[in-house]
Amino acid sequence: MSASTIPARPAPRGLGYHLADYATARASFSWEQARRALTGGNDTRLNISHEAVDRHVLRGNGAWLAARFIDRANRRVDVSYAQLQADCARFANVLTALGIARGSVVATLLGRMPELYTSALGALRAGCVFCPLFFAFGPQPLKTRLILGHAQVLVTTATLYRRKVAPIRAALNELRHVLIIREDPAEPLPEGTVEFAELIRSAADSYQTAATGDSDVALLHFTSGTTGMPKGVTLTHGAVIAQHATSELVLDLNPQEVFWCTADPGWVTGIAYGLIGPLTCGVTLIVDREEFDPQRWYRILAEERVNIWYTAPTAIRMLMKAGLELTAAHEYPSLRLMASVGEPLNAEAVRWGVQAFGQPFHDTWWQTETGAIMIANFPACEVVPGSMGRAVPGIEAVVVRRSAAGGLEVIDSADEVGEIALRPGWPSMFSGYLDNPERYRASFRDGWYLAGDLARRDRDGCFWFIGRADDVIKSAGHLISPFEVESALMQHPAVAQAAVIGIPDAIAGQALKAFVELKNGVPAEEPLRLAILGHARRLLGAAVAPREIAFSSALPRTRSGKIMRRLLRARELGLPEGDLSTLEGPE
Ligand code: 6R9
Repeated sequence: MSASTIPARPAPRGLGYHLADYATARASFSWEQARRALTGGNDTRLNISHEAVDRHVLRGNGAWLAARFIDRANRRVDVSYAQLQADCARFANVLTALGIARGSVVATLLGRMPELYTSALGALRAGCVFCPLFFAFGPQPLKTRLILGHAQVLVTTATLYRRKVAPIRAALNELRHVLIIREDPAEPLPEGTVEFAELIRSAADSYQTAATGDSDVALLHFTSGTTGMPKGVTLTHGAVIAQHATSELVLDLNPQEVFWCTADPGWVTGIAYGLIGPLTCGVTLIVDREEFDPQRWYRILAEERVNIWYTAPTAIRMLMKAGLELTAAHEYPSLRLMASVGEPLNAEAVRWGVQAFGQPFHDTWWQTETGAIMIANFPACEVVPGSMGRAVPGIEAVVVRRSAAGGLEVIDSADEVGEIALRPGWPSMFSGYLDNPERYRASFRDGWYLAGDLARRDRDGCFWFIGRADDVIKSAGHLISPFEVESALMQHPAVAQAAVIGIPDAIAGQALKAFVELKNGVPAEEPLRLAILGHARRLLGAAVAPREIAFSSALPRTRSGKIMRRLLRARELGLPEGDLSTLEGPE
């Protein structure tokens, strides 16, 4: 143990850690056993909604609190597992009554409100594919995703509908039903929609769960690539096995513990660990309906007696910036584990955890495609600040280099940088990119799934994140495709060409900067720059729009005309321009 490591904390009295010793857990783990531990048998059927909710009700624990929603005025709405079961059964009945068949895509565009959670679990119960859409997306990303996803049903609020969906509705040919949650009952229902509450009211509160199996598609999450449109990642009902196992092994969840995952359910973390995995463990989810605010967060951690907290580096950095006086306004005797995901967690942030809460943040690594945590710092193990930790039991993770012959070679020597590769076969591995089998096949090589992240692995098997192997940008934890932003910019009549890169940002990790080439003869003036910025914000929404736009008279291009984002980035940041052939990045 080197001086800079942080020792593990003792396990909670009487409970012990789910993973008490890393080597032992790894040696004895099997996915068959993990499946049995969850489902209790060899039944060929498997349904996420059943495993998340019914297993507790069937064991007589329906009165346990499944979720607590906290609103702006700090009012709490509590939902028991029995109530959740009835609510999602109602929504499943609504879908069936609307004639929505198994396998159809049901999307939500909602803030963190109870209806989002019941829609997700109800859709899964009916055997539909659930697709969450982030509420801060603008009309353009929503249109792309609803069309690519073949969504048949959309649940949203009247406000979000008016602002973001009504303008694109005519283009959504496959969308059959829009269910509206009305904030103001005095306002008329938008044309071409039905009221969610009314349908729910008249629906029965029991439902025969669809007879889905491990390989049936359950979830559709959109993720971003360097080129082309967003990719629809499909995860199966079998994913719940890995989401459950990691909720125990990494997050160490136990029944009736209070768990707060701060990720929005518009993204994969907010579904896998803001909903499914933790509910299978019987915890109480804390759902804050408001946006980030340091004082509010500290109050929630203390007053709700949060036991386990799963958050993200951007939020941690914002708390660090707000100062330790705010942390010290409360005590946190219940808080026993803090974990992080989504972006590089710097060593200072890990150590700040010790200063502020007497314990480190435990970094975890995974992706939409992996469906569950793959690499982690485990609560029973010492933390090496700055490292993402080791492979989860049941997961074979390595770092590879491409050999001269074009194949993959596993890197054995410690500390050489390569790409993270995972051996396929874990139950939450994505089952496809929607309508894009070639792209799916291209993610695998020589028997490995290639994650697209660069890392090195030290002598103890700990992974250290280096960066992305492609041009995708992580900003405030959101994975953003430069292509999608460039496409929106190019819809502005004055713009001929655009290139988007990530520039370092002290809080968000990276911020988006766009370089814009104007059409011939259009003068590069400040009002136009602001107009293009406004155009991008309107189309893309606050979460995806570039923060900065600069005019450029000649964007660097390859001979074939492709814009060299990496060269642009190197120039912007004053980095060595290096070998231009590698700066082009993958096709
Ligand atoms: C869960 C999620 C995946 C990408 C991934 C990587 C980055 C995730 C990280 C991390 C450094 C960590 N990432 N965890 N980078 N350290 N602990 O975030 O999924 O939105 O698909 O993003 O996020 O680049 O490849 P997703």
